[in-house]
Amino acid sequence: MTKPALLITVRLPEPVKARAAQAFEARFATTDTPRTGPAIADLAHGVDAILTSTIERLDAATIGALPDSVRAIGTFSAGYDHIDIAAARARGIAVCNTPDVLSVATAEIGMLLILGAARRVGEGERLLRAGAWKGWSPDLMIGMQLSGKRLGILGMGSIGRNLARMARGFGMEIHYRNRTRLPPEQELGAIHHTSDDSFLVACDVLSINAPGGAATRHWLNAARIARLPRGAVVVNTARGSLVDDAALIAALKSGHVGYAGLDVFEGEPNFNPGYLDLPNALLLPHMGSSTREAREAMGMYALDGIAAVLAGRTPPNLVK
Ligand code: 8YV
Repeated sequence: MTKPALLITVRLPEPVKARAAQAFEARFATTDTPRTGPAIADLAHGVDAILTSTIERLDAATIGALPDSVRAIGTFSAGYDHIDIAAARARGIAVCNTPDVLSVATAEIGMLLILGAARRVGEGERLLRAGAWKGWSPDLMIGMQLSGKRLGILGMGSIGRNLARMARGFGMEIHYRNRTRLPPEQELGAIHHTSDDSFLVACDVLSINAPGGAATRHWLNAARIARLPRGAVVVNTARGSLVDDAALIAALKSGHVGYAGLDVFEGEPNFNPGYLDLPNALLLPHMGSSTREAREAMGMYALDGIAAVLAGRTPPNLVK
């Protein structure tokens, strides 16, 4: 039996690569530099499916240019704001993503950024490395203790819920904003807010865990920042597009936002250079899911989804 042809544009962990090569006629065309639409369409000539990642934008024009042979697109990510889902659906192309399997890893980076920002880890390390540490003093690197503080989570999907679980272990009280209220067994005592206003005033720490895309673009703008308690910590491990960088930078400068921990940036790998001058911003290069465990599981899950679609089944990771 001939194997289905799969174009793979993302560099995969070895076990995933081996499985792809065994189960598919795998055409590896990996890149760390985003390709343009026509280049993807050219590479996809004659393939049944494509395995891509968030660095490649599959907009309506790119999807429109794909050959008719393409029946499935798998993305090596939970987020799919880089793919025009409506355009794919219109062409009868199923899109599969990798939710859940990266939730713990991403929540761990969220917790790390909350701790690191509140306890000024970046500043402390820079002081030491610069040879500027003069010794212990009672007012050196005073930060915010997390225990007893309120953590507001925007987006209580599986990453948000894992973060809530971890933060409870640090003695934090959980507040959340979500499209729908969670059932009690998932809410676990977290306080649901039906308005941004009541939510924001309750955020000693705000963690952004909602999807990117047009509906959430610049959700954290100057008006919402103004509702946060003075000195709040802001953490984003979701998508840079949710934050109005100019507004956050202004608030970090004025001290209205005390600290920020950011793993994602609008336009990444480019980002607003204003962050670089701010000692109270802890910055990471999109490392949320970068554990061996998560990356292998993501690759396997994406392959599962593609294989199911090509076999005429509906996989659990089909983007609806
Ligand atoms: C991915 C992510 O590692 O899954 C997502 O949506 O943002 C990341 O954790 C990355 O985008 C690879 O495609």
